[in-house]
Amino acid sequence: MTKVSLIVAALVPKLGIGYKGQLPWALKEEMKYFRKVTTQTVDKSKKNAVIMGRKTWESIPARFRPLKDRVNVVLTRNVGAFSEKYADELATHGENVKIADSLKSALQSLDTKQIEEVFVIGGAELYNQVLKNDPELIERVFLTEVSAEKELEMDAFIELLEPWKRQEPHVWTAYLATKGLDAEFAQHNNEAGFRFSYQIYSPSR
Ligand code: FOL
Repeated sequence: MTKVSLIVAALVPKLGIGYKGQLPWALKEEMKYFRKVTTQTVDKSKKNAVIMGRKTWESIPARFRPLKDRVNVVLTRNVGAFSEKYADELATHGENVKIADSLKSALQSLDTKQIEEVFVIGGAELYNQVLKNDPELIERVFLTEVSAEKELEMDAFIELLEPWKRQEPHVWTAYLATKGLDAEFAQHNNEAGFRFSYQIYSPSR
């Protein structure tokens, strides 16, 4: 089966990622990194796919969804209710959106000849489910480690335990290079009272 990568920004050390259904911060440069990494392909005739839980879909501002130039897959236990609720949006942008009721069926619904990389983009329930139940399906975890001077209230966390190992910086740079992106991102690591550093975690097995 196609492998996936997780992409997530989290506050260290507890790895909080959200509060009340939203990101706990608004980091423009970090969001640009998310957009570029998830959109850019090596083979320009292909697209990447982003798989998200239903609540993450709802957290994305309507004007930005479906995330453009990527195949969007939304996971929900109630496909009927979702299709009904978003009937209008899906009627206009339906091409780029698929709805599935499990990660496996989402992956099966993707045409591997047209998709280059598959990113799981959250939220907490989906990240933790994949990390716990399907770690063998995960190729890499793109974790942006965020730190803040003050404590922040969070109610959603990821659990990144063994065997995940943070890779040396050259692994990240080399990955970006394959996509024609340069490491200028690493310069923008300070915004709105937050510091962040882009990391890649891989299984140490
Ligand atoms: N991973 C990382 N590294 N940072 C994140 O902020 C992040 N966010 C999510 C998942 N993984 C992440 C989920 N939340 C948009 C909004 C919320 C969101 C993901 C994406 C969004 O609107 N993205 C637009 C860019 C908008 C802009 O340029 O401001 C996109 O086209 O990707």
